[in-house]
Amino acid sequence: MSYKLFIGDYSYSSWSLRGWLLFRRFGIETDIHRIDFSTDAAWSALAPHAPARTVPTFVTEDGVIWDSLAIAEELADRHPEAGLWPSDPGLRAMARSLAAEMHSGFATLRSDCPMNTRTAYGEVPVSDALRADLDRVEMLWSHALSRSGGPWLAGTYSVADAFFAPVAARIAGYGLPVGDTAQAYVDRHLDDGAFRRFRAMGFACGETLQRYAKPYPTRDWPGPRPRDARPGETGTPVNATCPYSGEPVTHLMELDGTIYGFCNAFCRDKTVADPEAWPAFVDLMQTGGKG
Ligand SMILES: N[C@@H](CCC(=O)N[C@@H](CS)C(=O)NCC(=O)O)C(=O)O
Repeated sequence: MSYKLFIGDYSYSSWSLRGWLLFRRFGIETDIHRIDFSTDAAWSALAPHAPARTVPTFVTEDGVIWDSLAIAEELADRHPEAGLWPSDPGLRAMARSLAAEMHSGFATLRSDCPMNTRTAYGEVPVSDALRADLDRVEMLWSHALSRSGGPWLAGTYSVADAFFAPVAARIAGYGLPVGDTAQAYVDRHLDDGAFRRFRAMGFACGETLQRYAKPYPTRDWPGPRPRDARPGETGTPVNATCPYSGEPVTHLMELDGTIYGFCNAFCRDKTVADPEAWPAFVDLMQTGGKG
């Protein structure tokens, strides 16, 4: 099997986050191709896969799937063991409805509060139209969580949660007011390892884009506070090979006075951004390089 998934910016592309979660949160392997829509290279990367012109775009040996909901269904057909949809028919029907409504709805929330996992804002005005979107989101989440018993919308993590992850990121990042049940569900996303890894990669690969800046006061990101790591220039790492690739160490990071090594700047920088989000690095910290 040789899959390719084209995605956009890790910090700002909400549809890319959904598409990426459909693979990574369900353990489905794919090559990831990140494309930058501010350059012509984006269009040349996607050109061989026409009519695709947006991200996520999923390329298989059989053809191209260029819409996130279609990608979810294609993956569910190809990988029934991965559990993208709940096995219980009632919960599955609900999860499908939730994902579909998210895919086609919430226009005000999406346009007024574009996903931005680099910068969190406060004192964001909530118009009547935005409040109406939030009320509908809260009603759907309460209904689903009470029906399934949680902790995710349909019990275990499903496509519905992958689709609402960027909605949770918006509520968190713009400090939008929601009730306790919705806030707990938002916090569950912020704490989720896959979500944290995607966010961390935004700091390792990409930059702050002024076109997404909003005129509101900024504040700290409301998710778990990453441990305080920094790139290192000198020192002897506790490990000789990269925790991710097994390749020889070329780039260093310091955390709590200990030096760790990685095989390239991206592996190092995604770890600097959120060390505890990466299971292979957590193993390395626990074994101190002697595992
Ligand atoms: N309906 C599509 C929407 C995908 C989409 O609009 N992606 C945006 C990035 S978040 C994009 O590729 N924009 C580039 C463009 O439209 O030129 C899906 O569900 O995948």
